[in-house]
Amino acid sequence: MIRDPEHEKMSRKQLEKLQLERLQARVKDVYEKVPFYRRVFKGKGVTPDDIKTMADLKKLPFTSKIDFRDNYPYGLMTVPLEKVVRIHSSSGTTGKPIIAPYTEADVDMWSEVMARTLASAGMTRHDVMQNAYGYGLFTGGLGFHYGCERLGATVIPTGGGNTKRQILLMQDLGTTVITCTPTYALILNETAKEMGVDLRETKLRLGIHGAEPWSEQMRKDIEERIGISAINVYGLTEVIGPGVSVECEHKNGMHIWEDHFLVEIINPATGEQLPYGQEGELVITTLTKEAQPVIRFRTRDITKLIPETCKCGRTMVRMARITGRSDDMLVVRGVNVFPSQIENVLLEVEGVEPHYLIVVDRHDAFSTEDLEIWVEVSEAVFSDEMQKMEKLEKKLRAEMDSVLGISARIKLVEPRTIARTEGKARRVVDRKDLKNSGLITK
Ligand code: DLL
Repeated sequence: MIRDPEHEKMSRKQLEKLQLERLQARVKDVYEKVPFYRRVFKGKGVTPDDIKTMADLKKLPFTSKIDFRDNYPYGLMTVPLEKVVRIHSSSGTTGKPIIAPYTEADVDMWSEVMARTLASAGMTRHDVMQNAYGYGLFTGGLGFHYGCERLGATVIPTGGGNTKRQILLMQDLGTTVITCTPTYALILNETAKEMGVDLRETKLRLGIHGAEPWSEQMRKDIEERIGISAINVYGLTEVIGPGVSVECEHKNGMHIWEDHFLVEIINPATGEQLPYGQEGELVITTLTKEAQPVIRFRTRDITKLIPETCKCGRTMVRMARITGRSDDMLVVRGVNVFPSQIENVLLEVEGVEPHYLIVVDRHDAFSTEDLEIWVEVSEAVFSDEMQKMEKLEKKLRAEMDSVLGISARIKLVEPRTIARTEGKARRVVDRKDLKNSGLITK
C-alpha cells in the first residue's frame, strides 16, 4: 500500500523543487548555527548563497563519522538541548560513540517515514508486528515501534533475545510480521525447530530485515525456512536510524524517501559524483531533520541507484542491496574482498549453514596476507563420513578461488561453533583476537 501518494509518487520535477527548497533552508541553518559547518564551508569557499540549483550540491564539503567524533557529543546540533526530546547512539567500531539527538518534530518525521516504510514492506493496520530489533540506544527498536503505532498496527515490543519466549509469543499472539536482523531471523528458526515448532505453520507472513549486510541467497533461505516474504530495510544512526529506504513487494531495490533524504553516489577514492547505475559510496544529506542535520554524509556503504519508476508506482529512486562497506573491505594479497562475496558462495553450496567467520592475520588496518574462512556444516554432513567433508571443503575452496580471485583456506567446523548474536553479526576477526572475541563457542 502507498501511504503517502502525494510524496511517494511525485514527479521528478516537483521533487527536485521541494528538495532544493529544503536543502537551501538546511544549509543556511547549519551555516548560521554550527561553528563546525561554518568552518568547513569556508574552507571550501562556499556560503549558503552559492546553492542555487541542485547541481550546486557538489560544492558543499563531505562529512564523515570522524566529524561526529571530533564534535562529540553536542557539537553538530542546531538547537539547544532543551529542544531535544530523545538521544540515540551507535557504538561505532573505535573511539567515541555516535550521538543522534531528535527534536519532537524529528520523532514525528521519523515515525512517519517508518510508517511509510512498513506500508511499503506490505504491512497494514491489521498486522501484529513482533519487534525483535534491540530497544535502547540502538535506533532499530524504537524506530520500528513508533512506525508501527503510527501505521495503526499492533506492536509487540519483545526486543532482541530470549528466543524461546519469542517463539511462544509468536504462537500465542498470532504474530504476522517479524522485524529483526536477517541473522536473528535464522536464529529464531533454529530455536523454533529445537522446540519442535515449524514457523511455516504459524501466522507469520512477513519479515522486515536490515541493519546488517545480507544477500539474495540469504533472503531465499529465510523465506523458504520460515515461510515468509522477507523485505530489505536500510538506515543508519547518523541520518535517522531505520527508515531511509525499504523495498516494496517487487523486491527490486529499496525506495529511498527522497523528500527527506537527498542521495548521491560517489567514487570513494576521488569523491567525484557518479551517474545512476554506477556502483560507489552512498552519500546522504538530510533535508528535514532538525536537531542534527547532516550535509553530504559519507555512509561508507557501497551500492548503486536505480532511477526507473517501480512497478508499484513509486517514483522515488531505489538503491540496490549494499554490497559492502568501503571501510570493511578486506585487501588480501592486493585483491579487494567483501564479506558479502564470501557469503554468496556459502549460501549456494549444499551442506553448509549460513554461519561463517572470516579469520585474518592483519598486517595493517586493511591489508592481510592470509584468509581463512570458518564454515559451519549442517548436522547431516557433519555426522557423515570423512570423505564427504573433504569433498565439501574442496568444492568450497574451488568456488572461493573463482569468485574471489584468490585462494582461501576453508575450515569446516561443527554445528553451533560460531556464536549466534541477537544484533548485528560480526564476520571478520583478527586471528589474535579470536579467542576473546566471543564469536566462537568453543
Ligand atoms: O542499523 C539502523 C537500522 C535498524 C537499519 C534496523 C535497519 C533496521 P546503525 O547501527 O547506525 O543503524 O548501522 C548502520 O548498518 O551504514 C550499513 O552499513 C548497515 N546496514 C543497515 N541496514 C542495512 C541493510 C542501523 N539493509 C549501518 N543492508 C549502515 C546492509 C545495512 N547493510
